[in-house]
Amino acid sequence: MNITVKNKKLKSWIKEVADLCKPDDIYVCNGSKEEYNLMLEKLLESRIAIPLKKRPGSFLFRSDPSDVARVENRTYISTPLKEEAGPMNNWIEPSELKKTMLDLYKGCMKGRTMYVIPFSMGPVGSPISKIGIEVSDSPYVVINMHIMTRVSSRVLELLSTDGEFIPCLHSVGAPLSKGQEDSQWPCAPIEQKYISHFPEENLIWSYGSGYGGNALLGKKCLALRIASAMARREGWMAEHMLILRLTGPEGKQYHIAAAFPSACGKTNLAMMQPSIPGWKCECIGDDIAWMKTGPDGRLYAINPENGFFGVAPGTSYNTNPMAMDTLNENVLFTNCALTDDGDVWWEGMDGDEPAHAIDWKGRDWTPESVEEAAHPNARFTAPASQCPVICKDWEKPEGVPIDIFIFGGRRGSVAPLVYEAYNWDHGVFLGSTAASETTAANIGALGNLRRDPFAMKPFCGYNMGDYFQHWLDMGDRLGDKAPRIFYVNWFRKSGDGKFLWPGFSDNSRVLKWMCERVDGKVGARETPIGLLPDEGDLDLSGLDLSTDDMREIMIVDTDDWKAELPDIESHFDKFGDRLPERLKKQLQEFRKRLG
Ligand code: OXD
Ligand code: MN
Repeated sequence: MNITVKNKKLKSWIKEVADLCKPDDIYVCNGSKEEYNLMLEKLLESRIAIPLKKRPGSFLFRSDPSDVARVENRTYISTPLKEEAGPMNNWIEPSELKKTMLDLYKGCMKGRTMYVIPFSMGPVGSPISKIGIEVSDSPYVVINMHIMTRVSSRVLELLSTDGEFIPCLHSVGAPLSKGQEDSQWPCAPIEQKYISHFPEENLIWSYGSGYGGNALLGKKCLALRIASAMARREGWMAEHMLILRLTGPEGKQYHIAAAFPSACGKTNLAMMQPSIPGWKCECIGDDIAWMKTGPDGRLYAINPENGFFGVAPGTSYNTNPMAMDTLNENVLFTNCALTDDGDVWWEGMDGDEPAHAIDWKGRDWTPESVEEAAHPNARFTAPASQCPVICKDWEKPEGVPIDIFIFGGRRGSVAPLVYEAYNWDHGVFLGSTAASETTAANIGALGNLRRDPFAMKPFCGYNMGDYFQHWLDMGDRLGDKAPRIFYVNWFRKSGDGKFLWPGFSDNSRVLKWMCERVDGKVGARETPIGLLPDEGDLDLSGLDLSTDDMREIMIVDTDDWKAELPDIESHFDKFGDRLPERLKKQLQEFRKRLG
């Protein structure tokens, strides 16, 4: 081991893991640039990292074709009682799960180095930050954690001899025998993959995958699943939300937090540049918000992350110019295509398709190829500080006061562009029944409609029925200081399958309406699903959109919504007596409004 660790709990945990996993050596990370470069050198030597001539300090990685996204069906919330995990999580009893995983962990790091990664979610030393220690046998994980979290020797100093941390154990699950050559992307077969959480112990065990949320344990595992369980116990909120600051023409600031499922445009909205004159948008975070009530009784949000792990395909100067400008240097790309002149490429990028490229599986690709050049869940890992519109207050330890919550999803039909909740309980009803078509961010079928409450279905570390109650409790606590709640759907399609709403920078028009609602400047019309903009109140100036299309985007078809009721009922039924009475009442009222 390269340094002496002072924290007693950490010291004994490192020993315990090393005795179990049998790595060849142990390296404790300090988060320095030298360390990052050293890891990259190793990855370059073994030809795992591909340098990109066109982007300084940037590298391409190709994963195993079986390890390309989060594995929700192998993700567990392991509480002593199944009811504590609830109907939306996979559950195995802790001692049984630990026994299975201990068998897998036995000797799993042979032939590899065990990295000990001390990291902070949130600024190092801030009272709202949480410290995690990830132990991993993947140098790719180390460099990604350097970007996505704050890895630093200061974290170990802060821990001192007795400080608390969240242990996050990770192995790719591919030990090497003597002389055995490593594979390009070591990982275990799907039936051996386990992404496990023990919320009562604040403990994370991940085995068998090297990809994204399965392996970078600060993100989904700590900052959402474990943090959501802690937040409920401690009276705060850990949410799958972007955070942005919108500034109006008079200089008034509005802070918005929005929950959309994975790969539904959170990064695009977080960095959006308004198409309407006089409005400015700055990014605070693109995926996770931790929120606490402040001394003035309002809700304050921080982004616990340090970087963006964004979906590359579809990102372009047209859809997200600020993301494109974030990606010029010091970026790690995974599963993108490689062009002949040493750049990355993906479907949906600006300009012409390359005449030839190497696809994400390392094969020759031309526009005639049947398969995509980049995997649909190809990603970029980029420092948040490189974003040209990162808000100057993005690391403020006290966070920013939230004015507006947005829920939403990807739906080709039924849900209109925007509506507002009648009140907090109705807003919680909208969040709890949110539905979206599934995307490539999870291994599984694409395009199926599923209920994804608060975009937290894959990320809630306890019974979702109790989570709904926690939202209601937070509303009670916030009272008239609670943010206003809206629901959006950017993805409604016309009969011939075309998106009706231009989206991206034009989404600012919808956000402007929300701000005007908050300020009491515009009215709204009552419909069974909520409050919709009055005709003329949505700023459509300069937008080339036909009146017919606009009408279609805003249609609330009572029959369509009546047809949703059985699905909402069976969704709610899953929670049994954990479903809050106040949501049952919301459903009754909704049914009544539909007539
Ligand atoms: C993500 C996800 O990577 O939600 O953020 O899958
Ligand atoms: Mn996400």
